[in-house]
Amino acid sequence: MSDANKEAAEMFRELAELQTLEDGDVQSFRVRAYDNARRAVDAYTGDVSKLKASELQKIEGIGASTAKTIRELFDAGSVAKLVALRQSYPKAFVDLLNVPGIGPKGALRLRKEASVEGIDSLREAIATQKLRKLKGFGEKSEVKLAAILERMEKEGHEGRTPISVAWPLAQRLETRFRALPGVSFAMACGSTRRFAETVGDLDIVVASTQPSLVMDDVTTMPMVERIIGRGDTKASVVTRRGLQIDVRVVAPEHIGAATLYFTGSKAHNVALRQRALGRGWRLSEYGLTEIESKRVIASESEESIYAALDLPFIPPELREGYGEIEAAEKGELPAICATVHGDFHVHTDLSGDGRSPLEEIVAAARARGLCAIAITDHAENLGGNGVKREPLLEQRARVRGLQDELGDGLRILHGIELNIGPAGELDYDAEFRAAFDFCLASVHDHFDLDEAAQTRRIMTAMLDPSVAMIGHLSARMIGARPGIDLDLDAVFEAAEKTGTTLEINGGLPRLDISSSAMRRARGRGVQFVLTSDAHQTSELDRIDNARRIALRGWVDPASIVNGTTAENMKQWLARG
Ligand code: DGT
Ligand code: CA
Ligand code: CA
Ligand code: ZN
Repeated sequence: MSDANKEAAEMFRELAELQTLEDGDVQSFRVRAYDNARRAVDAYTGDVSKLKASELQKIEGIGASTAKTIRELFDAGSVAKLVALRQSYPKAFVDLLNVPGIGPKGALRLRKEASVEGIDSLREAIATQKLRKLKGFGEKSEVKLAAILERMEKEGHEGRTPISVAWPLAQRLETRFRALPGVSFAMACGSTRRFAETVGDLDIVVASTQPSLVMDDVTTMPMVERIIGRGDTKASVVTRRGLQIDVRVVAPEHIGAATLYFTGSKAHNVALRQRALGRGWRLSEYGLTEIESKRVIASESEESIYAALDLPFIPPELREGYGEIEAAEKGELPAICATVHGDFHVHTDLSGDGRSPLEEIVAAARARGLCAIAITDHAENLGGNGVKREPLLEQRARVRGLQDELGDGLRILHGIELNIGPAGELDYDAEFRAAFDFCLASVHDHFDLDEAAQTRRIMTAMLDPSVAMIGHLSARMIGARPGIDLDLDAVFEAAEKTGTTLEINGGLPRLDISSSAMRRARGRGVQFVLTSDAHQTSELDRIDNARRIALRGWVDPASIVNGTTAENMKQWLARG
């Protein structure tokens, strides 16, 4: 996608977020208009900044007003409406929306009636028992909110930026810096490159012969709100969303040592430095050198540094100090899935929140070279977005028709994403469910049940003969909603016993199951499936994220049904 489109999509994301506060409603007319515009520019293949307002309006999802907003962004460099909304709702206040259960109406009420302006002042209001005095609030909700805040703090995600925000921004910045004169290389390192779920800040390493041009650019980017520091080769800025960006310019011959150092993790670096010392060498951000003679042993590439230390290249996703160096020494590092042969969680515009028609999704799956795709729209119990029986049967006929037209290159499974009710109950009836080629079942509500109830709920769904896969097991939204409480060991055992696979959902807001849960499943016979959970064609790419977190979770590709050979995948499908 072009940079301009990303900039416009980010603007509409922020407008929609702030507009929910303005209207006190996540589904207001204007919120939906911004949301539609965001999806539209996101899916548009050309460059939106090159279109006139009249041309923009021809894109589905963009109306007269949002077309004007896009022009304003590119012609004036900023959008008056957005500037005004940011004044009314500063970042600290918007953060309240990340607290599960608060929502725009709640945030506005807290501000009006208890002068709550952010998470800190919310804590204070709870500590001084101010909330229980509010009408319709009470002691019980106050205690519950206190527990939620405590949990958010414990998970350490507070104040950190979810990967769904950091990753696309990092890619935009890489492209931006690579286009500057003198720049031969730019890469986001740190926790972003390791593909952590949340990041504290972005660390970008740039190789350039003209560092001052990079410094100028970093400090004058439109997203920058505050400059923390600027030197000859180092700059730190903070964006309007409160994300810090550290940029470091190095000479091209030091790039390997610099990216290795700034990718971290700290634990990985410490272990590598120890290893170097044991050989009489020093490892720094400038290179691997002999301590006595200062002779440079390696610095240009990460590979050469690992090789000098008698190690194979260790992928960034594994550099967390979980035993990767020992495993590398023994040649036992997990591999990343080289190719994914099928996608088993894909929506079409039949789902209320889906965007692309069946034919387009199938064409895009073919273009990606997939051998199988499961069309899995939402089942009826999902209010608003779910689909009733009749349209599903019509869709099945269309799927069969498409399959006849296309021949056997791509197998199209007619599937469904069932909703797991609070007691493990599923949509439709057993007979209707059995007629699908592929059923996955996921939790979409009742996030507050206790651990025993949640665990029972999942295990009950696994026992249903139609269910082949559990979708996004924890149902978390990174940075916004914690996962449900689960006895993971019991769930893994049930998955093994029933032969139910677990999804590795590549949607950046989810990344579910988490890589820490995957590591917990090591040594068991649990089978996984990589999916994109795409709601439009452009999101089929998200399966690459699933590959990355599977690696981060030390999952052996042999236990990923669509991760080794097409033949293995077909055998799994044939078993039903
Ligand atoms: P974050 O930003 O909290 O999500 O995590 P990181 O890993 O991106 O950490 P950050 O931004 O503080 O530093 C980026 C990398 O720089 C880090 O992964 C390793 C390296 N680094 C920073 N400080 C130190 C240090 O004191 N010792 C060593 N060995 N490496 C460091
Ligand atoms: Ca960082
Ligand atoms: Ca940093
Ligand atoms: Zn889905």
